[in-house]
Parts: sequence; C-alpha cells; structure tokens
Amino acid sequence: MKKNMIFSLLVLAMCTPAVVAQNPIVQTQYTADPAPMVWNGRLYVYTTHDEDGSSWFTMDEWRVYSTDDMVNWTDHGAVLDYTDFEWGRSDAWAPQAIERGGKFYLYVPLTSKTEGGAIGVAVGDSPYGPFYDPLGKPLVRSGHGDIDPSVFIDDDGQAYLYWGNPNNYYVKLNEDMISYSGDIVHVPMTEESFGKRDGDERRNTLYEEGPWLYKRAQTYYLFWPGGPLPEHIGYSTSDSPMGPWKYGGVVMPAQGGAFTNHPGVVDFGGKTWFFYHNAGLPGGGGFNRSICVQELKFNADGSVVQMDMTEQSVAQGLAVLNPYQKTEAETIAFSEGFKSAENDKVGVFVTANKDGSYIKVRDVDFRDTGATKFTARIATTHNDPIRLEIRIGGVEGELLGSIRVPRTGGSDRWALRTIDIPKTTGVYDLYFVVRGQPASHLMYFDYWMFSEK
Ligand code: FUB
Repeated sequence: MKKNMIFSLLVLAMCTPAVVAQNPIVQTQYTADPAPMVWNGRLYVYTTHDEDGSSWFTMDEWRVYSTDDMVNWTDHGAVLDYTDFEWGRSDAWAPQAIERGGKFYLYVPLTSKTEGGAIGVAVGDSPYGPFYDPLGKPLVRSGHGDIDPSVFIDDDGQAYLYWGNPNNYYVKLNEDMISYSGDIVHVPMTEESFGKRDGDERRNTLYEEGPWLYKRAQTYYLFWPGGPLPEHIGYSTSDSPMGPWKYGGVVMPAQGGAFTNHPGVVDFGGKTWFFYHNAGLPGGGGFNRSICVQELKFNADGSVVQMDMTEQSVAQGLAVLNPYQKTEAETIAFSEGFKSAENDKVGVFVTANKDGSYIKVRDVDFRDTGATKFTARIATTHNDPIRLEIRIGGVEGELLGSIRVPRTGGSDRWALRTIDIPKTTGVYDLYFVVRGQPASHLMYFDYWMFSEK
C-alpha cells in the first residue's frame, strides 16, 4: 500500500490528462452564466441555476462554488434569491460579484414587479453572503434589455458596470458601489467595435448580450456572447474601459448544445481562466445548462487564441487536498448520480440517486505518515443494505473500505461512522462509490475525513 509520494505524483501527472471528463465543473445541479471572482487566494464562481426539466429560463436563485486548486469545487449553495429583492418579480439571470473594502457586491438582473428588467445590487460581508439589498430599488435601468451586469474596478479605483441585450451600456459606479455618477452611456454598436451581422433589423453587429470586462497589461477586453443563435463568444479590445472598442474576433465558436453561452474571465494561480456554459450534462439543453472552465491563452500581440469547448478543464491541479481535515462531501472534481441540496441541519449536502453513483476528489495527499481511519457523516431512509465504498484511482480502483449506511430516517438525521482502512500513503484521486438497490435517494452524504492514527 505504501508508495513513495514523488512516484505517486509522477504517476498521477502521467495518468490524469484526457482520461475522464472534468467539464462541466458542476454535475450536481444545472448551472449557467459563470461569474468568477478571486479573493484571498481562492476562486469563487457565482452562477445562475437552471431548474431541472426547465423549458424556459426558469431561474430563482444565484449560487456560489469555490476552489483553491482549479480541480475540486465546493458547492456553497444558494446565496441570493430574487425574492430577497422586495421589488423583484422573477428571473434570477446572469450575475457578477466583486469585493471592495471588505464588502462583497453582487450585481444581478431581475424582472421587477412594476418596470420590467432592471439591474439590482446586493451587499454582503463574505463571499458566501448573506447578501441584502441596500437600496430597496433597482441600481440602474435603461428601460431596454437591462440584463447581464459585468462589474470591474480599474487600477485607479474607478468602477464600471457594463450590461445589456441587444444594446451595450455602461455607467461609472461611485466608490460606495451602490450608486453611480453621470448618465447611462449607450455604447455605439458599430461593426468596427462588434463585427458585422447581416439580415437582422434589431442587431447590426455580432454583439448579443452578457458583456464581461477584463484588463490584461494595458489592454481592456470586452468578451460577449455573439449571434445569430446559437451564440458564440466574441471579444473587443480598447485602451480605455470606456472604449472605443475594436472587434477582435471569435474566442469560442457556437458549440456545446445550448443556444446561449456566457463568458467569465479571471486570473488565478498564474493563468487566465475562461468560464462558459454548455449543455454538457445528461439531460442538458438550452434551459438546462452547465458551467465549464478552460485556460485562456493570448498571442504575443495580445489577441485571444480561439479555442474549442473541451471536456478536459485542468490537466494538473494547482494544489493537493489535505484529507486530514473535514472536507464537505460537496467538494467534487467530478461526479455521477449525485444531486446537491441544503437544509438547516447541515447546510449543503449531496444525495446519491442510483446504484453506482460516485464522487471523485482529485489529488488527495495522504502524505508519508499515512491514513488508517476514515470517518463520514452519512444518512439514509432505506432499510435495504446500502454501502459507501472508499476507493483510490478509479470507480473500480483499490477498495480502502466500505461502510454500511445506517438508516437514520432522513436528511435531517445523520450518523457519524468511522472504519479502519489499510495504511494509505501517497497522492491519489479518491472515489466515493454508492452501492444499493433503491431507485433514488440511496444515501445522503455531508462530510468526510481521514485520520492518521
Ligand atoms: O441565463 C439567462 C440568460 O441566458 C442570461 O442572462 C444570458 O446571458 C443567457 O445566458
């Protein structure tokens, strides 16, 4: 069992690429409109949430996921709902969050009870919220296509908010981040700025919606979903955050089975990451989307290297995971058959819904000292024998142990179970595999950890 850690890392590096899917990065819910934010050495992604089986953009809440290694993502659940805005009627669509002065600002589009679409802002003291509406009314509204806000703070401290479909608007935000100065600026929709579209009276350029403002060296990039449908992702550049913009070309062609796409770009761990969405999960489609990530590369002249969607997001993680601390079961590199949910008892947890459901956690470092015990907080409502298997290297990989899941009676009643395992050292991908016959809700899983003695 004991293996040299350097050898294990080498094997891991040789075996990891392209073997299994890593995109979409969330498999336990349908998520769309990814909005990455880096804060304090961690990457957070705010998303929308397509309800299961949607036949429209039926979206009620905004969720957040986070990582420190770009391969294992922790689900923090819903952090804001359209009902948190007293003036909001529906449509929790594409958001973006930013930190300033220790406060977190989440900009969101909503359909209001009285005026149609508008952009609101919610404020919180942590990236996980709780967020509240400090204004009790929309932050900004042009009266026409007010969706998809993108917020950006320049090096001189000036903040900007871009948004809009089919037009593109911006305002200069004040330092308080919840008010703005000057007029709403309607960005000139020219072919030079956004490329040429033929045969559409409403839109003379490729720009569709979902702007994302990003700065690299002294160049400002505006990424945007472009039409006609299905959407591709295009971009424009400028030497000012206010334009004028120069059309740059295609970042990502229309691919992936959803008729929308949505860019989110951020620097983290020495690389630039491009977030987008597609219909990549089983049951996926235009209203059941899933967020993905890939590295974004630039040519020497600053132009963007065009890329295709891929199932492989990150070949090598940025860090190893410490199994000797409590890890939430909803920290996942990839999974099948699990759904996430939350309740007052344990917060976010996951539910296995079929025999063979599995969770993969990447790059788990058992170190040379080695693990000898495994503990999990689990639950089920079933009398049938249901087992949680702990394996390394694959769904059929070496079995470290197996726990009979106790019938606790619900996801509000939990049991801790600890088992002995053969001494395990080195770095592995860890797999939790659920075995049992019930057709759904086999097992609830809250957290796990290993012990060195
Ligand atoms: O998710 C709802 C809408 O679809 C977003 O606001 C658009 O950007 C598109 O992704």
